[in-house]
Amino acid sequence: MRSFDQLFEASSRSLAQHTSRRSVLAMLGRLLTGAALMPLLPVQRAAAASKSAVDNPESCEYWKYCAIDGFLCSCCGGSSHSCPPGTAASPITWIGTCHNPADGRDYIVSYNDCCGKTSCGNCECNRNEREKPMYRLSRNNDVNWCMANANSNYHCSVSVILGVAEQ
Ligand code: ABN
Repeated sequence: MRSFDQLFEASSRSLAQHTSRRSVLAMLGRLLTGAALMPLLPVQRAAAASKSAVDNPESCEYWKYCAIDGFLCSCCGGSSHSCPPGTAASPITWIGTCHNPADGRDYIVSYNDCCGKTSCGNCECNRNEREKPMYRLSRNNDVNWCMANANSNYHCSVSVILGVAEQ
């Protein structure tokens, strides 16, 4: 019976006779590149997905909505900062401060309600970053700010940038 060494030598010689050095190196390169890239692919896709939500005014994750509570006007015929036709912005609002990941700055944001039509019902979004309890009414978002409008029906909410927050 042949020893293990002899068997190994024979199979190595046979492999060497049938395979060029270049093709072995190419195969190793492909294996290493594939193995290195494989784990990155799902992570890249997840990162792209979360980035688009932060940049999308129709998503509750949009950066400016960090303290909003209501239906997003961008899903109700308006935009992130303008009321839909046929509604009027509330003159009294609540104020939040949101971090914009695109430029790394904090912005003071006014959350106005749009009034004069019944509830829009689309894209409900309730985020409460830095919100204060009811006894700080101007810092609380769970209020119908249409209360001072001629038509106090609440339709949806917008977020309007007032300025950059100073450190
Ligand atoms: N500011 C949005 C809202 C409207 C009505 C009731 C609660 C909250």
